[in-house]
Amino acid sequence: MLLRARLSNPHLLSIPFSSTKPRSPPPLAAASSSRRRPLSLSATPPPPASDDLVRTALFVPPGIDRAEVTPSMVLPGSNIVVGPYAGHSQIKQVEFVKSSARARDCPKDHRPEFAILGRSNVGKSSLINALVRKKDVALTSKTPGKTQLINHFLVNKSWYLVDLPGYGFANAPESARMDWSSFTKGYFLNRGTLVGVLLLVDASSPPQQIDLDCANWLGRNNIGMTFVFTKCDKTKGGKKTRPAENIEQFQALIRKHYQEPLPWIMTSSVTGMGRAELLLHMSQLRNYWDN
Ligand SMILES: Nc1nc2c(ncn2[C@@H]2O[C@H](COP(=O)(O)OP(=O)(O)OP(=O)(O)O)[C@@H](O)[C@H]2O)c(=O)[nH]1
Ligand SMILES: [Mg+2]
Repeated sequence: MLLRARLSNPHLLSIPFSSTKPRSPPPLAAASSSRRRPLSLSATPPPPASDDLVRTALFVPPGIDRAEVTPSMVLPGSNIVVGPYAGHSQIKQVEFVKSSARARDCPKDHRPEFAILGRSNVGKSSLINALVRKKDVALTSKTPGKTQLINHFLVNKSWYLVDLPGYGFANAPESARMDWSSFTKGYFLNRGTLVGVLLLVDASSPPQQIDLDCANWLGRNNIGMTFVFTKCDKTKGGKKTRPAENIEQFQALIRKHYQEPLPWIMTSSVTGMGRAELLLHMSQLRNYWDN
């Protein structure tokens, strides 16, 4: 199998894009109870894990039974349950490694990596800077299209964050969108070290079809994703900027395509909201992949 224990998308129901057959999900590994760790992240109280919520809305990672989930195991501002694979999530060191124009030029050292994907201007580079707590590791801009290459950042000398070009420039013709697709498609389909995709969605705008199309394409290709809602600090400015409503609408659309919930989390690169929680979630995906 191309990928090691990548967390796959549970039971995609409807897959309108791509011709590739989905691969079967890997078996979930059993976890040793000695790796369990208590949770002490709660800046805001987590949502209550009622039976119904646990069954219908929470992302329960490998190594844990839905019946075992308690409210304190849900990361604040997300639907993500922390399981026994969660571990060290501090970022001590980060270095830019290289920019690549093609998938085959990317680093070949087999370290696990997370791809940061989303519409142009959604806040991909800003999220990387927020995660690593450095202002200018990844270049950001108000003008869409700042990131043009596949950029690898090595974290703690052990795993990569990958900044990708954004898709869907606001006024771009369909042909430009297809160019983006052929450029990054090679990366997603051939990158055996990809632990998962952080698919960024702007929470200050209503759901966009292009984000749903992207999620469906990833799902069709059995590439595990976490929806990272960005700009959740933007609560002022009229009808467009209502993060909670926009997120709910987006999820309602996504739910139509999946039998089981995909992980999602609210973030802000301005306030740091969701940073610690997202890093902990990434640690459990990484550790599961490593096993
Ligand atoms: N209020 C707010 N603004 C943000 C946030 N994240 C990013 N921005 C702003 O959004 C703009 C785009 O941010 P980038 O990080 O460059 O976006 P990108 O997705 O990397 O864009 P491309 O590289 O062009 O695809 C910048 O002006 C950022 O300051 C956030 O969480 N809150
Ligand atoms: Mg960028």
